Amino acid sequence: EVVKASDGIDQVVLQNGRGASARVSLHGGQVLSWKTHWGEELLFTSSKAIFKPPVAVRGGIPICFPQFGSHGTLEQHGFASNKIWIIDDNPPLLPPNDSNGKAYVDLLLKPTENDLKFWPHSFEFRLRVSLNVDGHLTLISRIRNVDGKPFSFSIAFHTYFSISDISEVRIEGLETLHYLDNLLQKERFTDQGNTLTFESEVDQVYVNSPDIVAVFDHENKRTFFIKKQGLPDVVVWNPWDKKAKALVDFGDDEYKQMLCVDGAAIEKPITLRPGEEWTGRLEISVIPST
Ligand code: TA6
Repeated sequence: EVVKASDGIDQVVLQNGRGASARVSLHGGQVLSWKTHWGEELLFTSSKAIFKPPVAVRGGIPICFPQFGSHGTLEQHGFASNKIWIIDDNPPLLPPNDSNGKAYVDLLLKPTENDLKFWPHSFEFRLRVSLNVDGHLTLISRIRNVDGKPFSFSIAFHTYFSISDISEVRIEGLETLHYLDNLLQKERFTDQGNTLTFESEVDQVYVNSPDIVAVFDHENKRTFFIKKQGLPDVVVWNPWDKKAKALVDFGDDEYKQMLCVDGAAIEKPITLRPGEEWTGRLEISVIPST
């Protein structure tokens, strides 16, 4: 169902018929809300979020494309989250097992003539956001090079999980992996093997991560599962107090109620030759945990 949002930009509301719902904005193709069938919001949105282009809403799942971070020629995290996507009424068929979502929407982003001045590559980014009968949220991305020459990109689904208390959260699945520490000029480290807990700012990219990562929110008694394909890296970010204060669209204490754990492809950017297509799949689910 398409609804008009306060910023005048359409949003698509997905409902799985059993009470779970999700809301996707055509601004950035950004998931802004994902609720359980018992009505609980699972994604964090800052109380100071700016719902107005060209700023990406601080929360939900902004898509960082065609660049993650600020090392390239584009603005931080690329432009995809600052563009208006369109609903694609006749997408090329996805394999049947990929459209098991009871409710889904197909979105499309293509560069305008103006965009090509900043990133001179013709691409088609097709995004299917689906909510299945169990309330799992799946984002399937297909990026095709419709250009005459190869191009490379990095990508991250910057997922702001809503949690109760960052000091009561741990991540499992990233133990012993190598990671690049964005706080130390992306220097490469090896995780020491115990589960990841949080006492200060964290900004790391775990590389070659397993396809399943679990985020235990002890206080809220729930566990998020992130299942991914084609996304070998995992970004883990919490700004903590100092960085939070420096962000205009982030409340000073809100770092305690969020954690970004992003399926991503960053360390080894993806290169597409003309006509080639990359597919990435991210499924997030939540179970009450004891
Ligand atoms: O690693 C995550 C990160 O790159 C952090 O450095 C921080 O900048 C975060 O993304 C949020 O970025 P944004 O541009 O949305 O403020």
